Amino acid sequence: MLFRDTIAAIATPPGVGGVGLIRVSGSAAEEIACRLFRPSRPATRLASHRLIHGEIVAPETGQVLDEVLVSFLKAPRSYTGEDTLEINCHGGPLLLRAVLEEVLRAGARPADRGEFTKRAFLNDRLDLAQAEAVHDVITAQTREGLAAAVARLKGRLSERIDTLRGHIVDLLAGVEAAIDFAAEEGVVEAPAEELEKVQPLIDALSALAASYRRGRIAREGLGIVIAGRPNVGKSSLLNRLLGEKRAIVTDIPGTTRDFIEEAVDLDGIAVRLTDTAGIRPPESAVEKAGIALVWERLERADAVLLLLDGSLPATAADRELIEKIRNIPLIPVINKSDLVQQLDAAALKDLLPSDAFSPVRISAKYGKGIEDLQAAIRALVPEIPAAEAAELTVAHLRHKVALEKAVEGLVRAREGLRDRLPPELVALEIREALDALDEIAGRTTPEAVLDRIFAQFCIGK
Ligand SMILES: Nc1nc2c(ncn2[C@@H]2O[C@H](COP(=O)(O)OP(=O)(O)O)[C@@H](O)[C@H]2O)c(=O)[nH]1
Ligand SMILES: [Mg+2]
Repeated sequence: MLFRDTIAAIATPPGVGGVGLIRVSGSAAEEIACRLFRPSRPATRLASHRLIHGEIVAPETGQVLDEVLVSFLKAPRSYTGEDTLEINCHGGPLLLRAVLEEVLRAGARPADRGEFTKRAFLNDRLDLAQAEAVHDVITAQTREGLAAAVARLKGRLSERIDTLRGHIVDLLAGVEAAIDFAAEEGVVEAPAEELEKVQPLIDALSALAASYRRGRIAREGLGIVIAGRPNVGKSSLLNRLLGEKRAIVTDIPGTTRDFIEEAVDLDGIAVRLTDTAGIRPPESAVEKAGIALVWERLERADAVLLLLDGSLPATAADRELIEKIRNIPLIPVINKSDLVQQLDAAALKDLLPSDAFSPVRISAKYGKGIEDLQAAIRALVPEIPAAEAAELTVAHLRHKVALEKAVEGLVRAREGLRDRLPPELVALEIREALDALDEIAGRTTPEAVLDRIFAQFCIGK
């Protein structure tokens, strides 16, 4: 599919830099180059896949805008699969805008977010999972997340899914052969050997879907909220984990009004820590708004550090908070271990959900027990089963949902084969599994979903 219009954008980030790149893609790219670019050696042709030195000249005024290096990539050997012009300018925002304006005047239109990558996808240069990986590579937060994203970009996940897809197609062919056979011979059931092929497929797809939690955490980090009533030491703990005085610590309850979010790297895991306002009956509108934010943050958290003051008995506010966060993975943290302890640990155990971690005792103020707490946080991250699995994780909810849908289809197909249902019905279920799987590569993905995916990209990518 080739688009008629030509798009252009500044591909480097805003601000001052050593170089700035303007990217142009579409059928007018070559003509735009001929109009604006003056090579330093006049006889030079705009040869494809060469770096050529020269100047960008505004055609109307003859003014030289910049000394540049351009490359022209003839379709289809380019990122988008279209004729592509790349202009390497000096990295000044004003200059880049001036050059971009000339490019637009010469026949391009401004690119939308992610439109270069979208064209690459629509022109079959990469599949949708790879296109998403482009964004993951750019926004990776940890080395593990980056390695997994690069592997996805290189097609590791797509290959795996393609292999599984091939097996499902075989299965479907076997069942469909039975349909033809049934029509001729009057037999109404699918062959038994197909049944044996289903379970390994269900297992493989389920394992891939199960890698989502790990993959997502590698991609966007572990979201952890520090919650507790006022003055238990939440802000002190945030500062301690960050190793800097980020949040204000005072002995006045209700000091933290807004929430504070900061990222720390815990052995290669990006942890997004959120310090929140203390939970208690609010004494002002500001405090009330702050507490409302806590509930919002808690809903999106991977886990909560429930902070308790070891030097005082548990209160109604502690109990209320525990009650409200029962469904979130919870690490109870008993702070102020340097003081005389009055918190009844046995009574606390009864209050906590049965699957809560055992309490970690710390002193945020004096830095005691912090390693134990860090170990407890690390334990939240699911293990990678095999060495190569890190490269084969699913990191997008969309992929996980599609895999689960495919599994459901195959489970129904398995039941159908087992119950000796007519092969037509079994084939229908297998086809549904196939369709679900095809959403990952983008074969059957609706336009609205594509738009949503590419809208997350930056302009120029
Ligand atoms: N003795 C002792 N005091 C602490 C400890 N952690 C925090 N505090 C004190 O408790 C008060 C409240 O701390 P802060 O971090 O602001 O609590 P927050 O309201 O939960 O954010 C401050 O006076 C801190 O110095 C601790 O481990 N031991
Ligand atoms: Mg605070």
